Amino acid sequence: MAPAQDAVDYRKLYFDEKRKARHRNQESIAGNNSLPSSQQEEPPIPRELPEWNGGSSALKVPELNRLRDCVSNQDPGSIFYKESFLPSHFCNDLWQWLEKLPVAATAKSQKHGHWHNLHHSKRKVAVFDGSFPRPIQLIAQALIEAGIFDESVPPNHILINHYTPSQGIMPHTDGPAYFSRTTTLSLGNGQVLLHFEPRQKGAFSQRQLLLHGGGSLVVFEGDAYSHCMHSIRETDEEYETAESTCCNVPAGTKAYRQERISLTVRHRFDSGLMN
Ligand SMILES: O=C(O)CCC(=O)C(=O)O
Repeated sequence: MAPAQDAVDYRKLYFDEKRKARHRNQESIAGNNSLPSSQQEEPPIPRELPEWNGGSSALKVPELNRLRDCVSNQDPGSIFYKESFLPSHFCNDLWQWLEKLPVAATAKSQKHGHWHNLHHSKRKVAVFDGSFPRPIQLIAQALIEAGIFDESVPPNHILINHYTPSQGIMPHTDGPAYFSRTTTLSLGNGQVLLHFEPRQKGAFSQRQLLLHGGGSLVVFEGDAYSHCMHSIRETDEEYETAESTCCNVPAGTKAYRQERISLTVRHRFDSGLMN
């Protein structure tokens, strides 16, 4: 597996951001720009999004305790995990809503809030960037309430991956286009092993984390964000087996693969910070 392939999305995002930032700067220098850039750049919420029937009241989620929920505090540090984070009724409603998202007309177009198939890996992805429909707002707010994101760097970018049981994601880092903290919520009835490996061989140990379905939460930042790649293996086997490097379940635990949807929540820098 060539790590560069899946990383293409992130490189593309990074260069898109640079291009947008450059464009905004040029516009404001030319004096054509009477609105703040945040208002100009946010794509509208697509009208064709499915109706949300899951209620509007705030989500009740447990707080992240950075001591108790830490599963790797060194080598690499800063990986946190909570098996039951989202309420199960919300997970069911969310799964149904996500399945009804519209499909982008062409495989190449990355339309806000639309599913499209990634060319090389075939898995489906959808992005909400900046403007959030109700269920995504509820998640963003819950992550702030849980102490995972601060209001000064709120969640503003959600990447949704829809995997068949055999699909995975190649080793990659999330890169400098984002604030250095990644949060992923897992939906579905199966489990997968998330692998961490150092970008520079030998700099850190390899780690695994078993991600349960049903609304689990993983957060990684610090070394795990900046100096490690993360990945999920492709496999046609019914299950994977946790190794001794697994930091949240005993070695030998089986992770049964099933269809899975994950929501990766981050804060994307929206201006010339990457220059
Ligand atoms: O699906 C996952 O758990 C991982 C997703 C991920 O690494 C990404 O979207 O960058």
